[in-house]
Amino acid sequence: MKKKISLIGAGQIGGTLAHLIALKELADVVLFDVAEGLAKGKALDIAQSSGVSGFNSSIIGTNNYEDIKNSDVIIITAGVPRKPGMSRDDLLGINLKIIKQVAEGIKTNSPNSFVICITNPLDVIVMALQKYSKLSTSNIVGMAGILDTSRFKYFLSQELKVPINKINSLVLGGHGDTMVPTFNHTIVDGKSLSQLVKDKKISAEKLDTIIDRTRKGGAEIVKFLKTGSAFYAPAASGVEMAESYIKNLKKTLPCAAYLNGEYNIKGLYVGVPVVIGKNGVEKVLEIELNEEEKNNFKISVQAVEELFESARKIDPDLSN
Ligand code: A3D
Repeated sequence: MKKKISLIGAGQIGGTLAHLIALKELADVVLFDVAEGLAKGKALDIAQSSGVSGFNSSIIGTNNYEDIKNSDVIIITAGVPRKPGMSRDDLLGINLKIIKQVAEGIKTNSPNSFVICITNPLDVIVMALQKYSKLSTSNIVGMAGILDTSRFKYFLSQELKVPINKINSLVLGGHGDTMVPTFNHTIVDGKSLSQLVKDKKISAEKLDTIIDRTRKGGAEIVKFLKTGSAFYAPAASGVEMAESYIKNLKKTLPCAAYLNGEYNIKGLYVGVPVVIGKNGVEKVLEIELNEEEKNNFKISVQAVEELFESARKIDPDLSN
């Protein structure tokens, strides 16, 4: 039977997600948005490309939550993106309100779906989504680590002149300026990043510049675009998660997942490597970190905790 993916939010990422999913024939697509006509217009436009691209996924646009019933996967991008000079955290108040409505729509219409959240500030919004919707924590996950890792890999491949598919990496922690690229879990053509620094294939200073550029990767694009934030790479990252679930690929992917004691953290969503298969988040992998990475991870977790405290102050319902 054909799978169904609903996309809540038909903006830049939502539209790109719909197109990518259709091109891959991963599932039929329902594109939902509150903005009158936006989802219908984009769905029709993408559907009309099937005559050229040859895909046979169906795609409809709607502003009626009932249309998302029985979705296998739901991907949320509803919300407001950053403008130049804004941090992701500046979006908290407005996107919390939006995510509360979205949580209600999902809980009422499709409570058994695997839900991927992309709306920023990611870690806190995905945590709020779980609290509002009460869906199981293994069925709610946030997209950030795949994008951050992909940015890191891209910058490394450019610097080291190594094809990107010969680089494996993991960027952990919260999706913000405190994210943690890992040295021993970044393997370039068979060698760890730590080894490459030791062998002087890349200087520590150059690596610092790349890490800083990765942390600020989203802001660099916001500065160019001026009216919105990145959407091609975020959409591609969301599709990888949906595909691993739908096809039961059991890929290990860095995602914002609910921690229940792993990494000594309880009751918080943070970016860690997880296995995604037909049961959702099937496993949280506890990888070994060196002392510096442990410290940076701690700082990143604190930043997420502090922002969640701010969210609690905005909406006391989050304390329940
Ligand atoms: P944009 O193109 O503005 O699309 C957002 C859409 O959400 C708009 O079409 C709105 O009409 C719609 N919307 C607003 N309120 C609601 C609602 N209550 N219900 C349904 N839809 C609604 O933004 P975008 O697609 O560029 O970005 C979407 C979100 O993703 C933003 O919060 C970004 O900050 C975030 N984002 C996250 C990452 C991560 O890596 C986590 C990367 C890039 C963007």
